[in-house]
Amino acid sequence: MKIAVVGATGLVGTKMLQILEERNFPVTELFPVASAKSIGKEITFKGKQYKVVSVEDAIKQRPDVALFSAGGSASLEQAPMFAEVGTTVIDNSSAWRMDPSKKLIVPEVNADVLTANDKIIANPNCSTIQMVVALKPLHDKYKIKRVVVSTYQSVTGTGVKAVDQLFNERKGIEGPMAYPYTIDLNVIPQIDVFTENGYTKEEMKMVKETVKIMGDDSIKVTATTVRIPVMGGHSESVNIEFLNDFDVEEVKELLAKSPGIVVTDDIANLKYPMPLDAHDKDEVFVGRIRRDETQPNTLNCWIVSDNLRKGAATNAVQIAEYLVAKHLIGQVVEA
Ligand code: 11C
Repeated sequence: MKIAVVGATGLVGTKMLQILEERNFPVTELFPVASAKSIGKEITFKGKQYKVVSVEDAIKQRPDVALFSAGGSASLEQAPMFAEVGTTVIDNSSAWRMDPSKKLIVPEVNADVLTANDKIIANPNCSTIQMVVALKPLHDKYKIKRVVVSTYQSVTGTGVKAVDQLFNERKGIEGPMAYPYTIDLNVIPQIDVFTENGYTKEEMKMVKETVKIMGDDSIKVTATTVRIPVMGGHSESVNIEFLNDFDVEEVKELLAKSPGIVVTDDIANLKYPMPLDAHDKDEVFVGRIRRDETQPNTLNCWIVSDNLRKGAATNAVQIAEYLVAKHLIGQVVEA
């Protein structure tokens, strides 16, 4: 496979390259793409050096797959240019997610909707991905009515500038601010900009993307998304109301045998998921699984995952792996 990674020098792009290598994705040619200032720089992939190229040069090579993590406006402009030459684009930005003509994919949940005609495929928001991986088996069994989620999100979700802000603050160094406030020793109840209804864009992504991925608009989601001074992953406190009743032990067993999930729930030994443990892992970790005793058919749990991996790069590579396995890449598509 000829693979382009667009945004190859960013936090997610770097992770995409690492994960392609780790999972031994069948890369025969690699085209790392980045903005003008990085062109000509070298990156290492499987022990070989590759020069960063321009987007135009990558398009000329007609790659089979382009993994995009270059921001929404680059994606809106450049993804169709790749699609036009037959490349399948898997895009990590929010640009195409709610476009009704584009699929929004978490392989454990809805990869089966993909066809060879999907030339631009959207990778969901990180906080949505880890939640739906856990919600899917529960919805199939007990039918979800409503989800109330509060997030505790890593600074890596914002990017390098935010990681630098946190470490600069920790060392007492003045530097550029990614957030409007100090993040070290603080909690900021705002992720992304506010929308007209008083929720942030991040909160509305969780609401809308969940419904689209799960393919069920009867699922009600309400979210509060919060930035915390943490690196390894996003955490979520999730309250789920079902139509049908459940047995807590059965829920644990169901989650433990579902793809992509590790249940870490042993309170007697103080075992529960934490970002320090989830860091650099591809799974979604679920723990603190317990009945909400205040209303019928309702469960509380705690979901943690590495937002740069399953929340972004791993999910994108898994979509590519699915396309390869199902022979949905590189086919001539009828108009
Ligand atoms: C954050 N979830 O943690 C965001 C980052 O729509 O892909 C990813 C934004 C997105 O800040």
